[in-house]
Order: sequence, then C-alpha cells, then structure tokens
Amino acid sequence: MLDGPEELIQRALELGFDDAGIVKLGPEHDWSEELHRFLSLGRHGSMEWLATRATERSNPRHLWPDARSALMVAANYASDHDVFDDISKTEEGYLSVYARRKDYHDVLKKKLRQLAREYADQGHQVKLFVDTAPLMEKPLAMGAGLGWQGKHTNLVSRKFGSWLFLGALLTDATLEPTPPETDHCGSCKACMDICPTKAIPAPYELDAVRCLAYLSIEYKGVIAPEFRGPMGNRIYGCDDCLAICPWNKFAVTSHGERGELRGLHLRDLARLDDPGFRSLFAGTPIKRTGRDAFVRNVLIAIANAGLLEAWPEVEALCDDDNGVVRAHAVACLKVLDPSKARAKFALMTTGEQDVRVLEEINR
Ligand code: B12
Ligand code: SF4
Ligand code: SF4
Repeated sequence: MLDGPEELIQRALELGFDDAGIVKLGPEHDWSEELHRFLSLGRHGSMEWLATRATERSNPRHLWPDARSALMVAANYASDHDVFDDISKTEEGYLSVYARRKDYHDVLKKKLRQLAREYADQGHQVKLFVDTAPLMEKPLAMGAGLGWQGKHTNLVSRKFGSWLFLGALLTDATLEPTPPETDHCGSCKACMDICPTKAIPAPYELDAVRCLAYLSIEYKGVIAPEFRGPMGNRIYGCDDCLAICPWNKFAVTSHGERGELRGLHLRDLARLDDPGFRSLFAGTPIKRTGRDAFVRNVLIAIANAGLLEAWPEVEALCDDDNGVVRAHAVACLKVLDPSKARAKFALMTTGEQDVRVLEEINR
C-alpha cells in the first residue's frame, strides 16, 4: 500500500531514485514575480516556450488546479572525472556531465510512470513531469527538502552536491510534507566568480542568454564573437558553476556514464554528418540539439584550440548545407590562418548568398 507519504517516498527510493520528498502545494508556491522579471529582462532568449505558458509555469496549481501535493524525486548523475581537468584538454570536445549518459527524460519518466501507476491504483489522481512541462521543478524540490537553489540557480544537495536530475509527481491527495531545505550558500560566491561568460549577474539570478548551456544547446544561430573564446572546448552544455561548488565534497559517483563520450577529438567531431551524429549520440540528450548546432560548437572549439591540423575538415564545412555551420567554418579558418583564409574566401564570395556567412567573411 502506498497510502502514506513515507510509503510513497520509500517506494520512490526502491525504484532507484536517490532522493525524494513531499511538498504540499499552497499559495506560497507562486513564482510569478521572479518568472516575469526573468522574462521581461529577455533572459530566456530564444526559449519562447518559457514565456508561452508562463501562467501555468509560475504556479503548479495553475497547471493543474486539483493538485494538492507534489512528490519531488532526484537522480544522482555525479561523474568520477574532474570537470576542470577535462576542459583543460583543449583538443578534445567537452560534453557536460549530464549529457554523457542515457537521456534523463527517458530514465526518470520510466521510473515515475511505474510509481504513478501504483499510486493511481490506490484511487489517487496523478500527473508526472520531467523537465519539459511548464513546472518550476527547482523551487518545488527545495520545498520538498531535496536541496536549495544555489546562487547559480540550480538545486544543491547536502547529500549529492550539484549533480541531481529532478522530476515531479503531482497528486490531488493531501500528503504530510517533508521539511523544506534552507539556503546553505552563506558568503560563498564561487559559482558566480568562475562563470566564463558572467551569466550570473546577481545571486540566484541567471541571464540565460549569456549562459554557455543555453548558447551551446538551445540557441541555434550564429554565436556572437564575445562568447566564442569563453566557450573553450565546451561543445555541449557547461558545468563550471556546478563543479566549483564546495558542497560537491559530498557527491557520490553515479552509474551509467558512457565512457566513450569523454576524450572525443575535435577533428573527428568536425567530420560528423547527420547519420554519424545520430548514431554517436543515440539515446543521449545530445541528439536533440541536432547535428548543425553541434558542429557549430565544434568549430568554435577548434578555433579556440588553434587546431591547424583540422584545416581540411573546417575548409570542407565552408561548403556545408547549413548557413550557421558555414559562417562558423569561415570564422574558424580566420583564426587558424588569416592569410590562407583570405585566399579561400576570394573563391567563396562569388557563390555565397547567406548574409551570416558574408558577415563573418567581412568581420
Ligand atoms: C530553462 C532551463 C534551462 C535554461 C535556463 C536555466 C535557468 N536557470 O533558468 C538553460 C538552457 C540555461 C539551462 C541550463 C542548465 N540546466 Co536547465 N532547465 C531549464 C528548465 C526547463 C526550466 C527552468 C526555469 O524554469 N527557468 C526560469 C527561471 C526564472 O527559473 P529559476 O532559475 O528556477 O528561478 C528561480 C531563481 O532564479 C529565483 N529568482 C529568479 N529571479 C530572481 C530575482 C531575485 C532578486 C531573487 C532573490 C531570486 C530570483 O526565483 C526563481 C524561483 O525560485 C528546468 C526544468 C524545469 N521544468 O524546471 C531545467 C533544469 C533546471 N536544468 C537542469 C540542468 C541540469 C541544467 C544544466 C546544469 C545543464 C548543463 N550542464 O549544461 C544547466 C545549468 C545552468 C545554470 N546555471 O542554471 C536541471 C537542474 C537540476 C538541479 N539540480 O537543479 C533541471 C531542473 C532539469 C531537470 N529536470 O533535472 N536550463
Ligand atoms: S553553466 Fe557555465 S556559462 Fe552557464 S552559468 Fe554556469 S558557469 Fe556560467
Ligand atoms: S558555489 Fe557557493 S554560492 Fe554557488 S551554489 Fe555552491 S555554495 Fe552556493
């Protein structure tokens, strides 16, 4: 029987979640002010989906008026490899820790579905959410006692440090809540100081349009020159603010990391066509960003590494079907060898129509 809150939490842990807690949904769970401030400052950039259902997102009871409680679950994804060591290997592409494994949407949803089925069998109404629904999971997880929102805005746990995925199961049942967590950042601001693009303008606020996770994953256009250098070799997501957090001393290495997704050479990645990209990243969240945005990131990393040996691959990408890829291939050639690049552009300009590419040639 899963009637009581203890049984529900216990069952979540049995199903393989690393932590779980309950939050009773009340009037205090309304983040309209914070969300509207974020949106009105344009901090969501091209993530229009954050704005379109802002009313539902700002308050779980707007998303589902019958919801009375939320079971918040967390899954640990800590790696035993050092992030800063990996980003110092400039000729290798850095894929963020969360992405070097099976897509967490699939993993968490499968377990939550099982739990939802069992709970629904007791006569309760349930709805489950992992990431993509208009639900603010981090403040809810804080309310359920799983951790607190650190100054980088992600949830930090005293048991697992920075490395937790979150999921939610909303129900119409009124359940006894677990005690909420409080803020343990104190005077620390290590995450704000280390951010390569200064994307954390104030504690607990993220300017997503400056964040390398946004630029490398969500944003599909030409990346502005001011962010290219700071990207270094981070070709999918960024972990600097998570990795520097002192609370990671409590992190516990997780299972399921795909070792072959570390140490990939940039030159090999620049050769990926669509089928090659899909097969390399099958099952991971990386596949969702698409080959073109990914290769764009690889080109930035090649320029940052000054990887002249990759000239043939980069030159070939000047003829890619995708204009953003061509624009970044041009920008990359200019960094690798400016005079050789000029000779190449002289041949290109006659056929090139895309203003983004022409802009990079003339920059
Ligand atoms: C949009 C999104 C992004 C965007 C924007 C991130 C952001 N901080 O908003 C981008 C693409 C940048 C992103 C990046 C990452 N993401 Co993301 N993302 C989301 C998503 C889908 C929605 C988040 C959201 O609602 N943002 C809107 C803002 C307004 O919300 P907020 O940050 O919670 O805002 C709070 C505070 O900032 C504060 N606040 C806001 N303004 C102000 C002003 C003042 C004065 C004060 C005091 C407070 C304050 O109040 C708000 C409510 O508490 C969630 C999943 C979900 N459904 O919740 C995953 C999620 C947050 N992402 C996740 C992950 C893992 C990442 C990355 C680590 C991935 C990576 N390695 O590249 C990075 C981390 C970057 C970072 N420092 O946040 C996990 C985080 C898990 C955790 N432990 O917290 C989530 C929960 C997905 C999941 N289901 O596991 N992400
Ligand atoms: S993920 Fe990277 S770019 Fe984004 S806030 Fe953290 S350190 Fe800055
Ligand atoms: S690095 Fe420091 S300020 Fe940032 S989340 Fe961790 S404890 Fe908080």
